[in-house]
Amino acid sequence: LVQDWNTKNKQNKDSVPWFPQKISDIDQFANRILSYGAELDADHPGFKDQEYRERRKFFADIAFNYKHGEKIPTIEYTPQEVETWKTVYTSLTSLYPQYACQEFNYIFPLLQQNCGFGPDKIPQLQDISDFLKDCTGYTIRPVAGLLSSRDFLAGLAFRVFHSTQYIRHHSDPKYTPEPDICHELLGHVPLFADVEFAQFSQEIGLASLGASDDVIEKLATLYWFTIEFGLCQQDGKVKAYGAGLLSSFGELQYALSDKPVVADFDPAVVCVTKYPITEYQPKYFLAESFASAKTKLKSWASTISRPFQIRYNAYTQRVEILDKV
Ligand code: NLE
Ligand code: FE2
Repeated sequence: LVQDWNTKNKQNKDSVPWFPQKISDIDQFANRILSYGAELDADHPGFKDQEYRERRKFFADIAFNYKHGEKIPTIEYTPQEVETWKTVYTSLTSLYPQYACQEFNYIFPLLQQNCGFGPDKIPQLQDISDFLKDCTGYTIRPVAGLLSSRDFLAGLAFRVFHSTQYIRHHSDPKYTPEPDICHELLGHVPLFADVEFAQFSQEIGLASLGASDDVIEKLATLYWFTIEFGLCQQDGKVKAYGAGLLSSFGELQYALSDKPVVADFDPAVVCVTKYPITEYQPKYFLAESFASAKTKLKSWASTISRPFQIRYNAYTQRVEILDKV
C-alpha cells in the first residue's frame, strides 16, 4: 500500500496527474470553475440583467468560501426565483409519470416527504445532502459553476456531488445550457438516492482518478450520454434517466419525440461521440435497461489501464492506492 501516491509520484516526474486522496482534498479544487456567475457569457439570458448578475455573484461567493464538513448556508430565495422554480417544477412533475424511468418515479415522492420538494418553495441543499447521505452516502457540496471534467468526476469518487445553488434566468425556464438548482435537484438528486446508481456514479469517479486527459474526456463523454442525457427501455417503452432531460421540460418532450436520432448504447462508440452543450442534443443513446447501461459502462471502465489500483475506504473516506503486481 502506497500511503501518499502524490508524493511518491512527484519523484516519478509527475507521470500521473494530481488527484484527491481524501474527501477534504476536494477543497483544493472547488474554486477552479470554468464559468463564473459574475462573468456571464454575452449570449446568456441573464447577461444584461444586472440584478441577476449580482445574485449569481452572491451564490458564487458562498461556494468559493465553502469548506468540507461545513453546513451549506440556507438561502432565502426571492419571490421571482420561487416563481421560476414553480414553473419548472409543475411542468416537469406533470411529465415524469410518462417520461421518467421507474427508479426516478419511485424516489420522487420520498423527496416530497423528506426534503420539502414541492412547487411553492425551493428545497435547501443541506436538507437534501442529509437525505442522500442516509440513502447512499452521497453528500452535496455547493459549487459556483462548471468544474473541469477532471475535478467534477473526482468528486464522484468520494460520493460528493457538486451542486449549483442559483436558479436559471426567469426568461427561459424550459431549458438552460448551464446547470442550475432545478437541474441538480430535479435532474440529479433523485437517482443519487438509488443505491445502484450511486455506486455506478462513484465507479466513473474512481476510474477518473489519475487518468490521462484522453481517458478523462472519454469518461466525461460517457457521463454526458448516461447520467446527463441517458435513455433506457422499460416495459417496452423509452424512458429518460439522464438529469439534463429530467430538468428541462423542453428537451424532455423533444428527446422522447421522433425528432432526435436514438442509437443503441455501446460505451466504445459513445465515448468518442461529439456533442453540443448549448442546445438540445441531436442524438441520444438508448440502453436496453437501466441495469444494462450500468453493467456495460462498468465493464468498459474496467478496461482502462493505470499503473496502480484504487480502492475506496468508506470508513476513512480515502482512496487507497495499491501498486500493481
Ligand atoms: N438543459 C438542462 C436544463 O435545462 O435543465 C441543464 C443541463 C446541464 C448540463
Ligand atoms: Fe448535470
